[in-house]
Order: sequence, then C-alpha cells, then structure tokens
Amino acid sequence: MTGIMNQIQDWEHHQSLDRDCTTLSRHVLEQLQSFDSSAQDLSAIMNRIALAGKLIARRLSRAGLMEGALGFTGTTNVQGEAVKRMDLFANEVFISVFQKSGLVCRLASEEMEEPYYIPENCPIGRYSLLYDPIDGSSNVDVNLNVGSIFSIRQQEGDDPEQTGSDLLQDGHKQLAAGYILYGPSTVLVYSIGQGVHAFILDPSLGEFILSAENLKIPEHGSVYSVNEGNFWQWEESMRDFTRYVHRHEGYTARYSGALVGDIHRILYQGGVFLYPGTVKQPSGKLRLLYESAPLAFLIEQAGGKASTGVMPLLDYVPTELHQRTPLIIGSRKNVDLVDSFIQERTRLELERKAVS
Ligand code: AFP
Repeated sequence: MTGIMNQIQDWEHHQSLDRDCTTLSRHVLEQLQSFDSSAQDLSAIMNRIALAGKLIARRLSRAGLMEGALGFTGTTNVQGEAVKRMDLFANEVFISVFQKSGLVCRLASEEMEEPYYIPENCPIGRYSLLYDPIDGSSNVDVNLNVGSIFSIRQQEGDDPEQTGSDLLQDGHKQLAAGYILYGPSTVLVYSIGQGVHAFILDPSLGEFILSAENLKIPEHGSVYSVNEGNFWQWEESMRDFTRYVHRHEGYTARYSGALVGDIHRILYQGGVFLYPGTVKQPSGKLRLLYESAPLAFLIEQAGGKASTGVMPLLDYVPTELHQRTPLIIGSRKNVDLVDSFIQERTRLELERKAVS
C-alpha cells in the first residue's frame, strides 16, 4: 500500500512540475500585452478578487464545523430576501480585500442597498466592482456548490449622491467579468474582453493556476437548465420550449440551484440556462448588474449568446441598481431555439390583436 501511495505521490509531483504554472496576475498582463498603469491595475484587481475567492473557499470548506458560519442572519437584504451568514461574510470579504488597495473606489453588491465607497482609494482607483458574493446560497447549508460573480466597470463622473447612477449602463461597458466556482475544486473563470480563461486553485500553493485558455462554448448542447417547478407561472413561449425539449430526443435537464455551477457546465459542455419571468416576478429573479450581465459578457466572449427574450442581454440598460431581468444564456443555437419560441408567440399575439 505504501509503495502505491509513494508512486502516486511521485507521479503527482512530476505532473505538477511539468505544468507551466501561469498565475492569474501574470496572465492578465500577458493578455493586455502591456505593463502600463491600467494593465497593472487590472492585474492587481484580479489578484484581489482571487484573494477573496481563496478566503471564501477556505471558510466554505470548514463551515459545517464552525459555530455560526451557516444558516440565516435573521435579516433581509434590499430585495427582501433572507440573508444567510455566508452571504454576509463573503460580502465583507470582498470589501476588506479592497480596503487600502488604491484600486477600487466603490463596490456594489446585491447585499447592499447603495454602493459602498472606499474614499481613500478614490483619488487613484477609478474602478467599481459589482458582485454577487455568494450565488446559490441555499446550497451552502447542504454542502453543494456555490459561486461568486464579479464585474469590473470604470467609474464615470463623481457620483455626488453616491447612488451609483453612472452604473446604469449596458453590459458592453464592463471591462472584465467572471466567476469563482466553489466545487470539488475552486475554479476562477474570467474575461477582460479577450477570450475566456479558467484557473484552478492549487491549495498546496495557495495560487490560482491556469487550467484552460480561450475556452469556446459548444455551438449546441444537450443540457437545458431551468427551474421547471415554475412551469405554470411562465409565459406560454417558455412552456412551448419546455414541451419541445420533452418531446425531442437529445435533451437532458440539469439544474443545481446555483447559477454559477449551471453556467460552468454549459460553458464546457454546451446547452442553455433559463430564468424567465414568472407571474410573481415578471422580470425573473436574477439581478442584471451582479449576475446576468457579467455572465453574459463571459459567455459571449466564449462564442455563446445571452438574451432577455426581447433583446441581447448586453444591450439592456437598467433603470435601477438592483434591477432584475429574464435570462436566456448559453450555446448560440440553443439560445436561438428558445428565442424562436418567443418570437413565434409574439407573432401569434400580434395576429390575434390585428384580427380582434
Ligand atoms: P440565491 O443566491 O438567493 O440562493 O439565489 C440563487 C439564484 O440567484 C441562482 O444562483 C439560481 O440559479 C437561482 O437563484 C435559483 O432560483 P430558484 O430556486 O428560484 O430556481
């Protein structure tokens, strides 16, 4: 037994030495092909996001053994949703890694009603970080995968009211976006508008190491990922799509309750994720600035597509910080298929109105 273990250790040792250990910060600089101050800033911001990811991953890995790490805080967030202790912890981690960094002037997250300013950073750091600290937090208490989603934007103007009104712009304005998936391994996937790249946290090094460069989402995939429990609350076009995949061979359902996990699968294997509007929530559940727009940026960089059902998701301009939008995202052909059901219902509706 010891012999086998030694052989495995030897093999693992050689495997890791054989790898070209590209770290995240080096990768950002290589992508930008520059060492100027904005390239250095972006690289340093990504490094801080990675640090937040490591701190959150460490807490998650032990949460079940720690007093007071799991469960609800007893409060609700700006959206009226019950706040979990891990939501609060992760939100504060992102704030703390940017304190005194000179990098990010303000942070906005779904856990905070208004943007959080770090005044000492503002004279030099004109960037804003928008983030969902723990996406899929209902998974935390049962030890399933969760994620963090992030987006970096440039601050425009002085925002005298400190409400972040300049953030109410379309998704093309994002400088970078990505997510961290806390699964069997911790994976960071990001884009600065030059393809999509994945890094895996090597816990023995404490570093995110490049695992895949220039990821391309398959043009079509078999997965459809949607909470079918909401079927009776959807518009007819969504039901049409669902009936279609039920009646055609080659589709399979996967839904984890954490958007980041579902998107990660779709990025690698193809398919479509949907969170349409419901009767209770006509704009769906997902927040544009912290969830949908960053993931749309990423998926489009990988060759995929994202839509609200009415327009390309990245074109959508919000009117409020915590705005929600329906989301259809994934492989190009799958998204087109869903959109075709929406267009057909719209056409029928127009015809019906013209006749009556
Ligand atoms: P929480 O972060 O509040 O747990 O919500 C997770 C999420 O925003 C997204 O990650 C999931 O895909 C989606 O909500 C699940 O929502 P339903 O439970 O309504 O399907």
